[in-house]
Amino acid sequence: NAERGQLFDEGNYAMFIHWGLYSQLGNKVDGKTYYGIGEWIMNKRMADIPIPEYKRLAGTFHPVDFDAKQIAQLAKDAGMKYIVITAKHHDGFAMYHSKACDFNIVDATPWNKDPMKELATACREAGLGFGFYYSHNQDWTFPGGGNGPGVDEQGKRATFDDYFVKKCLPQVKEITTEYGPIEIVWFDTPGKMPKHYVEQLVDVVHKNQPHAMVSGRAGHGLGDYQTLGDMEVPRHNIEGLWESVDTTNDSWAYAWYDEYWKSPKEILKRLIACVGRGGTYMLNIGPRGDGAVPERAKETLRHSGHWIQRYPQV
Ligand code: FUL
Repeated sequence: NAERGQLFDEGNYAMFIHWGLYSQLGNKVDGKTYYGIGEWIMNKRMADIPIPEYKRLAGTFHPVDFDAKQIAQLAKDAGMKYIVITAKHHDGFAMYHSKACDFNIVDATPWNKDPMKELATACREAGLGFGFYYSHNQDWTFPGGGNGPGVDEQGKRATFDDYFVKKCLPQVKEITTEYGPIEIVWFDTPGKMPKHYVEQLVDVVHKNQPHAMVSGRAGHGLGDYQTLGDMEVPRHNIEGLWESVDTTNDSWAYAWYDEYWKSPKEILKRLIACVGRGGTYMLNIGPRGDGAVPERAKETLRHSGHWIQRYPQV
């Protein structure tokens, strides 16, 4: 589908955003810091937070400094062409208003707003594309989800099919119908998810969003393009449509200690290494729990953006 691939011809530089309940912790739990990618904080490899305790974080999630227009402007200033943000990461918390599951930012937090509506609108107004990250296989809090609880609240066994039918499929329908035209659905970590599930999800995206691309990490070779490994910038040419995903510092989600910012020059080198080989470079920022984007991330994006704006056809 030529139309579907157009995005990667027109804009090979994009903003990736990891933002969720985990951003509130910033890698610190009960005074102890855990080092690693922030969005994995509840996992047993990190702080191993029990599900009820993790869910309680929603009660204090109140991102008053979230400013969709400012984020869209930042992407514009950086020379980026579209934004892809976490609708739901492995923790299972929906950062948009979901009817399928009330563990979401509107129904479970005191903030009570849908930031994705605001960001979708801000992107459209700024002439930017918009898309969602969605963790389709892993769901650590919903019964039956990948690497999640194998039983429901009553202790009854739950299967992956339960999770898929009750949550995953309905949510993918929601994100592909309620936010206007979107450019990408970025599925991630398919694991051993059986093919027929992935097929259903890809069909839903293609049907509801005729222009949208599905990431290679959907699994079973069913994506519309290849996604390289995390933070992998290629040293050789790659055939077909492909994308590299990278971070401005080390973690995807906000981590309080992570000051390992790439310089604007480093970012430009990595961007050019991708774009020069015909690929797309999607660079991540991790807003804090209050919604604000760390100053240094903004500075680096703007500085590298100055160079790009001087050579707008790069
Ligand atoms: C990974 C995920 O497990 C990380 O948390 C992050 O979202 C990255 C982009 O993909 O595989």
